[in-house]
Amino acid sequence: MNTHSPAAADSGASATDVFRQSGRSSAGADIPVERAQALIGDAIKAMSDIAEKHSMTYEEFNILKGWLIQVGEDGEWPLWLDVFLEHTIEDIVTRDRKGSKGSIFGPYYVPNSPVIQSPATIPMRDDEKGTRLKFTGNIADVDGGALTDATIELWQADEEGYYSQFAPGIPEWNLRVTVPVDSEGNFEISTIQPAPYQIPTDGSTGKMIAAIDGHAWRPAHLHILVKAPGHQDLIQQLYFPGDEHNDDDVAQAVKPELMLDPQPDGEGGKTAVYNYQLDKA
Ligand code: MBD
Ligand code: FE
Repeated sequence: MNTHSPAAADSGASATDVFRQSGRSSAGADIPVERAQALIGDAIKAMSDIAEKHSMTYEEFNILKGWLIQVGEDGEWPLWLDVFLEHTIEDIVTRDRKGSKGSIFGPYYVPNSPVIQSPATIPMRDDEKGTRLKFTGNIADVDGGALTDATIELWQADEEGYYSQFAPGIPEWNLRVTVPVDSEGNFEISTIQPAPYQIPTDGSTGKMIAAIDGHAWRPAHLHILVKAPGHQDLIQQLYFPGDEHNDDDVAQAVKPELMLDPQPDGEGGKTAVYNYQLDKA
């Protein structure tokens, strides 16, 4: 194995720590009992139904137990849940929106990235690999009115597929930025075009994928979070036409509305535009 490649346990443990610190989990304490009975009751029933349907053996039951224990020890529950379940939750909660489509958050967001005014260059290493990409656009409400107090956050993996703060040896805020829009709601961010991304194959999530002879690839993507006062946060990812994993994303998080189509800028880089519309809160 490549000695520079961060082990799944590193990124998994970091993702678990970041999730705990985010305040997004209250350990179920606030779920009303009827709702808990519906969700937990049906989850337990679904598991029993699967065991019954396939006449699950004790050997298989014990393999499942060992695997579940290992996901926790690897810190991979954020990864596993975001890859296999989050797309469904995202569909449910954004169903009634009129504005821009969103996508899943994933396990690798970190709040409070460096704030850089537009036109911004995302923090990156002097020798950061990848094609230069100038990403521009506008942020408006669903009637087209500019949202001049909006911010757009961008985070992405480097050319090797590693996210800063989830893999060793990368500067803390590499390829993470928060950009306030200008007085017309416009932003301009210079970054690099991301590469296809493989979720860690050496941890328990990767082992499960291998057990079903699946693949661990996501198409290349930018992660975006757009916020504006009085409007719903837009959690999004943008993808690139022609990526070989657009049709078989392991996380099932690609939508046709989320394509960014960069064009050559004539100087060896590329430019791409995406305009946002945010629903009212
Ligand atoms: C990622 O980079 C990602 O975006 C998701 C959703 C899951 C795992 C890794
Ligand atoms: Fe990602």
